Amino acid sequence: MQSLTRSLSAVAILIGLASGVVIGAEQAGQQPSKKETQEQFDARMKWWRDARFAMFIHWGPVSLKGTEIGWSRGKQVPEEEYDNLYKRFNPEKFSAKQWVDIAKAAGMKYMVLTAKHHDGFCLWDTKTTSYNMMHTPFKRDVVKELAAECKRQGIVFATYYSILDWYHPDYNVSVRGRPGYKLPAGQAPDLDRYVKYMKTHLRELIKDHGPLGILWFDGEWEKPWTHRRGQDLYAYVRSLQPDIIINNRVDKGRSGMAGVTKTDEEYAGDYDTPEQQVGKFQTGRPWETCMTICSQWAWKPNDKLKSLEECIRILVNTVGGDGNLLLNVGPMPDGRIEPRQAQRLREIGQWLEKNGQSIYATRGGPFKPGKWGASTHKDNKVYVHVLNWPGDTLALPPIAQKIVGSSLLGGPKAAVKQTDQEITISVPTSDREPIDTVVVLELDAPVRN
Ligand code: H79
Repeated sequence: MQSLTRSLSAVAILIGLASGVVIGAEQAGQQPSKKETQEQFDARMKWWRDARFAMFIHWGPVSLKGTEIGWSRGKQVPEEEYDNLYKRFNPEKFSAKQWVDIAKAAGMKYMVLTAKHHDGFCLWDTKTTSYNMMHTPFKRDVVKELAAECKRQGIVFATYYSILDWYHPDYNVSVRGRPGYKLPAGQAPDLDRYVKYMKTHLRELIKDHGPLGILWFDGEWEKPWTHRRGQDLYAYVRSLQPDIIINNRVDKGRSGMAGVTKTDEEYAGDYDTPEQQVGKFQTGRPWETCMTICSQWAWKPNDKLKSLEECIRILVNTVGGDGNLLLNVGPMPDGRIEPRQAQRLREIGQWLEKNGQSIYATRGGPFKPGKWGASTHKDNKVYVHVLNWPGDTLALPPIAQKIVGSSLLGGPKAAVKQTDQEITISVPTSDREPIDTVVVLELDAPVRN
């Protein structure tokens, strides 16, 4: 725990050092990833891979309506009304400290905030449009406040940014809805001009609010966005901050909601992004499941909250598949994270206090997740997370290493038998945990992925 915190702050320092560097790609439009070795890539991804658990935040004026941020404009809420919600968005109880305190108490290591979602509203003080937080009655740059508080508390700060923008008239709106304002007479929508607008945003976010841990793109699937534009945007963002991490939604490689990157072309993006589902076991390429703690991304009154058991199962199955979990909360229009959601997050944090060594800085496997649960490993230890006991014993496939010790995490010894054919684990019912019984196998050598 201590050393993880230390290594995260070391990363923050590294990011800080790197942020002033501008490499050739910005001018040349090349893709830095092509010049990056596997070792360089692994080094850039290390803090993120070790972090394993993070907070996603979807927030904006739409929380006043309680409808979904991604698709209620022009549907449940007429465009005219939606685009004017910001004029009465006054989250007086917003406190960056409260949000970061909750993330910290949950055991989360980074935070991704919707700086701009599909509705085009900007949560920061941007010079490019008045459709931003400074033109609400609240008049505060919440991105800046959160970035500063995360830095204080040793959480890596990151932003979500939607490529598609249903408010801006230069985004090709024939795809969907009407833009939020009109271009001057005689001007036609111009996607190149829109890309310049996006690049100004990204520069403001990285240079004035960063360094950022991640740029989490979304909304890449619509027609106007192309593979070429995706590669160019990736190179641009890396040129602003070489050590930043960028998800695969910057380009056109993502396949559906499973989020894995197609291999028919060389697509830009550092990791895969399954949405509202736990990703498949995949150790070769990094991935991160994003999922809502309730049913909606943005706040909805009385939304159905996942139980602690569901949350732990999702976390364990994700990390056991070698992925990260980005768990989403939608703060309320008054600026607070709902007390019951905050409570659930604190419960997850309590579970992690006890079981964190089987989650943080581990890798998924060696056993593939199954009905029984999932496994993680680090150094000479394998953590078998038993979520459903099939009976008295659990049988797992053989591994190359020799098991030299076994116990419950922080508890008594566990009975484990190893043969060339299988490994069997038995734990008396009275020693089993209601949600997740973690059996630690000590090996004579580390597992290799
Ligand atoms: O920000 C949250 C949602 O608001 C946003 N993504 C998460 C992180 C989101 N916006 N829209 N959607 C999710 C659903 C879109 C699904 C589809 Fe598709 C777009 C179906 C067809 C096009 C994704 C891309 C699945 C196939 C291609």
